[in-house]
Amino acid sequence: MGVKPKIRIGMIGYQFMGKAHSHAYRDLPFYFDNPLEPELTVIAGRNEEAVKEAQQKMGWLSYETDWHRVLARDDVDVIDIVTPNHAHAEIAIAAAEAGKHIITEKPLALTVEESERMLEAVQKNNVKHMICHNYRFVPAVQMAKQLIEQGRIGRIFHFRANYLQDFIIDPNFPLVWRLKKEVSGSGALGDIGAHSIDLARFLVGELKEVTAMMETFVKERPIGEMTGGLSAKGDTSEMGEVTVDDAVAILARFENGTFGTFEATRFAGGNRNKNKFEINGEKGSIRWDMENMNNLEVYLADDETGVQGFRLINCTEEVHPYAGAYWPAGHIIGYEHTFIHLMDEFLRGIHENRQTAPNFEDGVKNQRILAAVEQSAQEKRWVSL
Ligand code: SOE
Repeated sequence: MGVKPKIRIGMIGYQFMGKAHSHAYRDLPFYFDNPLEPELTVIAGRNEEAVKEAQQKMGWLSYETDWHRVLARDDVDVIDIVTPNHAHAEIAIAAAEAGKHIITEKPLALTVEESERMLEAVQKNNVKHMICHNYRFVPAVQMAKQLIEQGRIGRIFHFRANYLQDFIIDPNFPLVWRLKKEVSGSGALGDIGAHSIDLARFLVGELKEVTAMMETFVKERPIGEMTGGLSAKGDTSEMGEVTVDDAVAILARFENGTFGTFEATRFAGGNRNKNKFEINGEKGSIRWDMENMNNLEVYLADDETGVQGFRLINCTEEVHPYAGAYWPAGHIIGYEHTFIHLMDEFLRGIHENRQTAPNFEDGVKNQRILAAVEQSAQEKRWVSL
């Protein structure tokens, strides 16, 4: 077997998503015969001690403390942006102008205007681009898409999504970057609601109009910072204002007439990462829950009378998207594997000169929906997209 060409990654950021993406690049060759071999060339972060530790722990070949130097290196092909949201636009636009392919975490930017400039930059510089809506790459979600495209549930009446978390219910959880509008853009809406919006677009279609309500339950918190994952530490002697939503509820009408309801909250106690949806059609229904991620529940109205009901499909067989790449002992996968699938698609696209999805065009459409939701909640009226 010949030596594969390397695709050299420069990552900007190194905490929670930095770990998820680093793992994906390193494990990808174990499971998928991608035509390119990812190289963890350089990881960047402002805190030299922290980024050096991340470099050594995650196996990066080098580190930088200034992201501009990563973009200037001719031994880097892809820039992977896993910084807080406010830095996405500046880095992505500069990376596009440096001729680098780009993958960035969601949401694409802080504002629609920023997201549109990012899309313009990647298109003008003819580089490939991707936004990390990883839940599209869950085998069960891919199976849901197949069933819908086969017409198995027919015309879709309802798309219903709840994305429930609870990591900030404690009022002593510090005021981290995800709770500051100038850094995060929004709260539950852009951080987790954006995933539900992307799944809605992926599975059902484009949204036409929305109406929404948003709430911030805890208005101020102790100053503090993330310590990795969704943990943080703070000092209650100094408090700061929370400037984003803790929860959002949305009614939406899709362009194809489907009725949409969305909820995203970080105050649903007992739900750690319950990203779920249910789709109801004329011939059946489909539902999925991240906390039971390998399975898909399907109801088909033409099942024999007397034995109708939701059946549980284990999307862990060779026939299911991606699942066959894993261990024959059930092909059970986890959250981290969804990033491997996304990276496999992105790198294949680069090799084949094919623009993959979800990309910055999806990011801009998502950003427009986020902005419409915020405008609706503010003005208490329906907002068209
Ligand atoms: C925090 O809400 C978070 O880490 C999100 O930022 C991720 O996108 C989601 O996949 C898990 O939860």
